[in-house]
Amino acid sequence: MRRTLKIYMGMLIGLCLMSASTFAADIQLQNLRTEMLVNPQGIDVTQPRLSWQIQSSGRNVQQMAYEVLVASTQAKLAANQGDLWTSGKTASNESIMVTYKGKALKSGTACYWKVKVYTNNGESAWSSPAKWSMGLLLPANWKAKWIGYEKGFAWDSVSKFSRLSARYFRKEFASATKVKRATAYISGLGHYELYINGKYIGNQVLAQMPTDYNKSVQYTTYDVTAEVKPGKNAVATVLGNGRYFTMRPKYKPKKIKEFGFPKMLLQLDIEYQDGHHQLVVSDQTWRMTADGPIRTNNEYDGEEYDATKELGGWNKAGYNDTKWLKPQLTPVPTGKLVAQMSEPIKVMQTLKPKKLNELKSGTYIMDMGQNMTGWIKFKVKGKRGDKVTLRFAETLQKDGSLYIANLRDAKVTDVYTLKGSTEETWHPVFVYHGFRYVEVTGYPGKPKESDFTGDVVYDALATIGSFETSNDIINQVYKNTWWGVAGNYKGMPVDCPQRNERMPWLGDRATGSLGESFIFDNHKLYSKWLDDIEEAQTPEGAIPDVAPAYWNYYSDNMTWPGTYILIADMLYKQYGDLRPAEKHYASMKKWLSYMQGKYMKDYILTKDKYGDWCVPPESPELIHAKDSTRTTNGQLIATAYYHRMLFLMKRFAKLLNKPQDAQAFSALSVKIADAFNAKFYNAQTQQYDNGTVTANLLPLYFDITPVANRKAVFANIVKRVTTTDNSHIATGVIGTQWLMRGLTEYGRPDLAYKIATNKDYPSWGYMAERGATTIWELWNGDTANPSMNSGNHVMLLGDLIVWYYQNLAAIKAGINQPGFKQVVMKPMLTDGLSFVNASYKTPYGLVKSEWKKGNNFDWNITVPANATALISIPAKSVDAVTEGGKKAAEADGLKFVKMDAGMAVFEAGSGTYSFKSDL
Ligand code: RAM
Repeated sequence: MRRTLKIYMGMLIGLCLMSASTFAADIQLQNLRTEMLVNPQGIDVTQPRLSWQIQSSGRNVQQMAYEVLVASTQAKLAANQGDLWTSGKTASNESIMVTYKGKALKSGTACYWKVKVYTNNGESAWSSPAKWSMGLLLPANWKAKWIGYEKGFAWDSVSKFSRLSARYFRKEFASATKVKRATAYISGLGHYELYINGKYIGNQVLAQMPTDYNKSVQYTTYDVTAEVKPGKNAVATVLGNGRYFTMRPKYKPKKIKEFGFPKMLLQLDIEYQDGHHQLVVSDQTWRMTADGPIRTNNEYDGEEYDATKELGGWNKAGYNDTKWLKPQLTPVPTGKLVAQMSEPIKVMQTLKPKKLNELKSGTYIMDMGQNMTGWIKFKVKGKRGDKVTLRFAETLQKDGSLYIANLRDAKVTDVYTLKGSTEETWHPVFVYHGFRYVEVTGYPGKPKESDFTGDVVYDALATIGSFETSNDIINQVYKNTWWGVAGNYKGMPVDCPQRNERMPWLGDRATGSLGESFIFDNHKLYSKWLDDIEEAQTPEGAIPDVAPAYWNYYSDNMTWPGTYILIADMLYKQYGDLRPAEKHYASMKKWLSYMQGKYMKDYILTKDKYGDWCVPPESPELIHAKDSTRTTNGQLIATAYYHRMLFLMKRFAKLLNKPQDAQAFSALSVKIADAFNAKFYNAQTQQYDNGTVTANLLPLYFDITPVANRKAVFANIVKRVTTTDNSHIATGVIGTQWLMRGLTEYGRPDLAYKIATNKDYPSWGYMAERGATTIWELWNGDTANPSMNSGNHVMLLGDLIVWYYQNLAAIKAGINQPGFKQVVMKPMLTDGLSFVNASYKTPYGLVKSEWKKGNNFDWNITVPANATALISIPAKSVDAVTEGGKKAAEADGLKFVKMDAGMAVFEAGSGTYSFKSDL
């Protein structure tokens, strides 16, 4: 009886249709987004997708229909006139990524929108309004010219290290009264700052998203209506080098991509109330100088700022620029102009120094207490010409001085020359550093801690997960992960923020990106990165190891380029977004057939490059193990990954309605599995190849191992881990991507927990015990050769964070209802772990999972409206489970499904639940 009333999706809809459509004060709408961005300006998706969240304290709330209005003015929207789109009441339970189906949107159009929903529990009022605007969609819309200066100046030098001063541009213009709207469209390569009448526009830093500028160049749109004044105005920019004018032009021939001297494109569109437009565009009527205060800016080497060279009111109207140069019209970058569709980089947090010691006369060492990325902002008072020098490092040497051996040839030095007299404040604008410690020299007088601030700089991605357990090591590693991941987001995921590298290596994010998505809303960042990867594909189909391909690494392997497919899968699962898979499907398929054609022999993929990168080596100073019992056969890795890629492509093919492809992928994967087992499986020892954990784990986890052999293979993994490896990690970047889930899903969560909580070498806990506040590049990062030993890499995390959330916190996206439309909640219990408190902001809203284990198991769960959950509660029987003090099976919003291996499984509608069970 009960069953018929409770919630299974299909039944739910029936139930909902029966309920009266009453207005419910408890149904609120919030978090409206366009293309998953909050009120974005200048987008170039002509049919943007709209999302909203339903907030309700009730249980089992499901959307039955929506109504969207999109209007061209705020007034029209307020009057409920959707002149661009009136969806009408549309029966649908979709509340994320609902495609706009209104009038064709033209360049520059402003769009205001709101939504209302009808649920099984009453209807909402209209939401608060949200907005977006369209960018410049056609090349003909651009009247601006690319300007710059195609050579260096006397004070610049370009040797192995490039030193190029920043370039300052300005233009005055007159505006009439009655400005209705003013919009600035700008692209500034490599970095830019934009000012109008002296005011810094926006709150982004290090502006200009990094791309392969030969392939695509992004522009950003700013609403500057408030800045344009009747009468005289000035628009001004500063251009820095970024990745455009490369940091190491002469580094290893042909390895580095060089683009040229900084350049910009700017179009300011002033629309008046009477409808006419005035354009102010970059061209040769502007003026420029490179003889300003920023004398050099180089991402590896630092920024030098000479305040005695400041240009006064150069970015305001009325400045005398007669001595400035006329800019050159530069060659137009070959890359296609596209709108920036991801979050900009910002100062996201500030830190106060923990300590400031005088190491020797005039040399101070400052400890920020945290390995961070960004810069130091400081106050200083002194004489004109005094020079304050800051140098940065992740750790200190025994004598208390900076340890810089692991930075290779990055100079990481900022220099500020004082103009004198009053207090001066400065921070660099076109560089960042990865550091915990700062050496301060040349500071006039005695510096105080309060003179310095650490600005933490990364992409403005919301932190959407929180996670805490009863285990301190897990908590510390989680915190270290937050810092490592945040710091390595720089408009693309980079490998490290400190040495002369900082490259977007694909392999580092293969599975890591999934773990990261539980901590940060990285949807747009990774969507953008897939575009970077696609742009880096060769006409033959090769995908490089680094994209954008600032470094030229086309080494043809499965594990680094495979990240392309793994991330499309992550975006689908975590955000419910199939569009990246659709957009990149052809390129992904092309890469697979390229690799097959070139390297597959008898169904074995014969080419690999990195092996199981960075396994714990046999001696402390080694970077890579030489001991062949630790390393894993490259062909085994490559073939297993090829098989995994086919598995993901098969799913995409099905979802994208390409049944023939799905069949072909499936047929090929069967052949590969057979060849793999024939070549690598030893029936006598019941393991693969040389029996490393990685060699056995990949085929097992990827379902290459025949069912009959799985138990034995897993037993061998356990044996190896518990005996040879003394219950410690013995995998590198590859094996670690599947290890924690593999051990757990095959029945040894205790072993996964042991590995996750070890404090001695090798382990994540060991890093933390040795004082790490981020994650190291090497398990032996405290003893290894400094030539490849960063203190802030994220690749060794593997699937640890995935496991934290999916298995410990029990928050996992249901594969058939991705984007957490269905939350699958199955906690992993193991001795030693007594509670987990986690929350996660899914596209539908907040999921909470807080459990504690004593004699009973207590679990508080929140499921957002318009989502459901499949909840597995450890219990002897269903009757042993209560919710809110009553039998759970009878509780509102719950439907008991079955007992399954010591768990009572329920389907739940939205709402907050408080479970208790006897263990
Ligand atoms: C190193 C980087 C990176 C890794 C490559 C293979 O240079 O640190 O993290 O992906 O090697």
